[in-house]
Amino acid sequence: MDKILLFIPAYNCEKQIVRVLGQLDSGIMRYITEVIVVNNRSTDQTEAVVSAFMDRHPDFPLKLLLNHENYGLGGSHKVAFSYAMEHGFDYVIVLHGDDQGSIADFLPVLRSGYYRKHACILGARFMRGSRLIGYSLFRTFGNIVYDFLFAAVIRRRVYDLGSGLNMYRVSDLESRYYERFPDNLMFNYCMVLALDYYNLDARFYPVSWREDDQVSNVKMVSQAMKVLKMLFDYRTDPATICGEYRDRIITEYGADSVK
Ligand SMILES: Nc1nc2c(ncn2[C@@H]2O[C@H](COP(=O)(O)OP(=O)(O)OP(=O)(O)O)[C@@H](O)[C@H]2O)c(=O)[nH]1
Ligand SMILES: [Mg+2]
Repeated sequence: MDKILLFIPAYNCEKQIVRVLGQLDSGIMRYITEVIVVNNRSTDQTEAVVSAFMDRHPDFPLKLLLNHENYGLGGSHKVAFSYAMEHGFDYVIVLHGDDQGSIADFLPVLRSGYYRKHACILGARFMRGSRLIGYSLFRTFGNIVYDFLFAAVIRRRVYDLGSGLNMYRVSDLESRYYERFPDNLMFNYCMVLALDYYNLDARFYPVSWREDDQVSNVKMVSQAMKVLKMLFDYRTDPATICGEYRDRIITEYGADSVK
């Protein structure tokens, strides 16, 4: 039986996080060993809401971690990946805490054992079989263009540069190749370049994605330019992926268990 960690990054999603936890029914929990919510120093009631959920469900295998500082979404991945390695997990699933994705989309992957055959399964929003609900046409178009640009550079098909539902084999993370990747929302773009550089066996898998009451934090134009630069630098010299992508260097991504 595989030890599978479900990592839920959470930042100011007091309204959505309960719905995400509500997705974790017995059908899914059959495959999940433990759930961690990594609270990235939310300034709203995220922590209180998760804590109340834990009081209501004392037997649910859920741990609430609080980052020592706001490490961004990328930094929160680093916290969770370390946790997975330190606690002997075989796989880690990432599911964003703002309830845009559905973990049930991965049920066939889990049920069939498809995940065991690959280094990672990346949820894809722009693939045959994907479903977008309330996601703007403009952003859909922008994403598809970027998928193509990345695909041209890494010479394999790309169906998403970072959805909020992904699954990684922990043994592939042990080299910590991602440690100097950006701590912000650009972390996932780097992870896609890493597929190429480290020749990882990744598979995209179609998922659904919705936008209803979530607040998007993506600063579209400035991020779009930075991502292009990242891609261009990689094309010029793939070894840039081994370099430093962060503006501020953090030596230890620490988090404490709150509950
Ligand atoms: N923005 C942001 N999100 C964080 C941070 N730490 C954790 N997260 C979580 O990361 C997830 C993604 O953040 P979003 O701002 O929604 O970005 P996104 O989903 O990539 O982009 P959208 O398509 O705009 O939703 C959410 O579940 C957040 O709760 C952080 O420091 N900043
Ligand atoms: Mg989001």
